[in-house]
Amino acid sequence: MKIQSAQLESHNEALAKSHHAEYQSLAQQLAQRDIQADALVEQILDFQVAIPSWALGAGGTRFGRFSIGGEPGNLEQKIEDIGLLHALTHSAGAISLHIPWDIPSDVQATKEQAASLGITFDAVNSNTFQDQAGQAFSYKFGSLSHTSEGARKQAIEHNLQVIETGQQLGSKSITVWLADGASFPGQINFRRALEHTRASLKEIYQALPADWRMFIEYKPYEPNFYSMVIQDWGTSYHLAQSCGDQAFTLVDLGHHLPNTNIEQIVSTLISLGKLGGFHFNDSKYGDDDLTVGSIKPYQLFLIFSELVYGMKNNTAGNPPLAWMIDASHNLKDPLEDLLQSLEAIRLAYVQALLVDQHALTSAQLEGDAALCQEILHAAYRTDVRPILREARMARGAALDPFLLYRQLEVRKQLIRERGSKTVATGL
Ligand code: LRH
Ligand code: MN
Repeated sequence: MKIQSAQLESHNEALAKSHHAEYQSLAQQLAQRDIQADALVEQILDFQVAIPSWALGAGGTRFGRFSIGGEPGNLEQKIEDIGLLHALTHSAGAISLHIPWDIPSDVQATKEQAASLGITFDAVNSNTFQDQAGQAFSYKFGSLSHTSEGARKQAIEHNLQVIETGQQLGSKSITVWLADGASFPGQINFRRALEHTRASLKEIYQALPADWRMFIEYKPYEPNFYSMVIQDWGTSYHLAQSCGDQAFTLVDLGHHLPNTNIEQIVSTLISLGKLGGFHFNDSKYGDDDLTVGSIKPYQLFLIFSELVYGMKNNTAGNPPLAWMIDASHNLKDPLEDLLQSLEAIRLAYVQALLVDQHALTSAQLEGDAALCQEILHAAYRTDVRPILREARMARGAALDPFLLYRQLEVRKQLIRERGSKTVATGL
């Protein structure tokens, strides 16, 4: 299914009058704060977030999975669905593949299809947390940290194959997340597991093309419930340092214990020049992989405030960041969920751009905590949705993607085309 430009135009025509009025009133409001609305539109115009290839179907938990119908049954249909998101938002212009869940059967055809929809290939993800048929060594008790050299070599080899697949597609980075760890005290030797992991990552790093980056993703628990070898940002940072200049940490918002100050971790990693990118999602308790901004929108704003400040004062030369979503959809239509996540990410970014950094710095130097909060909230409580709408309209996307998605009954159309039983690979 494709969304026709005529459908986008008639949708925008219907909403243009109310949008212009709201945009003008916001522009006047911002002008009084010496902020140019057009400049904000310019900054968000081509801000792209990569869509995970494993989050285009209905996810599930160990307690069950409820099919949504019309799910993409192969990589071609997954790219088609990301094309729908990109046509509606002009902000989903990249896909992050998970290997082997989404190995392209015809690389050239896949590249041409993606290019025809304005989609590029962001980080490729390796998978040494599941056993594939005919695999010599099981990953039940680990992969890059495994006590068996054979299992480690097998896992390293898989990552080298993932890099190769990524090179063929034009990707420039690999994300390594390990399920390695233990569920019981005494089950593993922490030192040995970390040493094996470090040595294995270094072997993968040696094979990294000169213009590539390696993202090392940390997680405190699940699927192991006592220890994860790469449990936190510090361990990921140490491993990235050990590998070299092309290795960075990756912050998955759901991979933090309750009440962790993620915005401070982001600030620290940028100041160390080792922040590679994000897996955006939201959570109330664990790695819930919920819609971005659906539970803790203020935290998302604070994270972007540290990003804006950090990249403005980038003394450590932190490279441009990788923006990716990592979610799983148990209840919502996956495409509606992703539309809402894209909106929340761009909203938080624009709100963060509104922070009067100069005034905030003065208030901080004065130790004026109350004024600091006033300055942050002045930005956070500004409804910047007209800025996002203006940017979408400027790129021929929909003023209201969620509304148009429903008006066009996209899900019904996909079910007509694909049936109600198709199941997408992934989480
Ligand atoms: C692990 C994770 C990782 C992916 C997987 C799909 O929880 O966040 O990024 O490999 O989800
Ligand atoms: Mn993740």
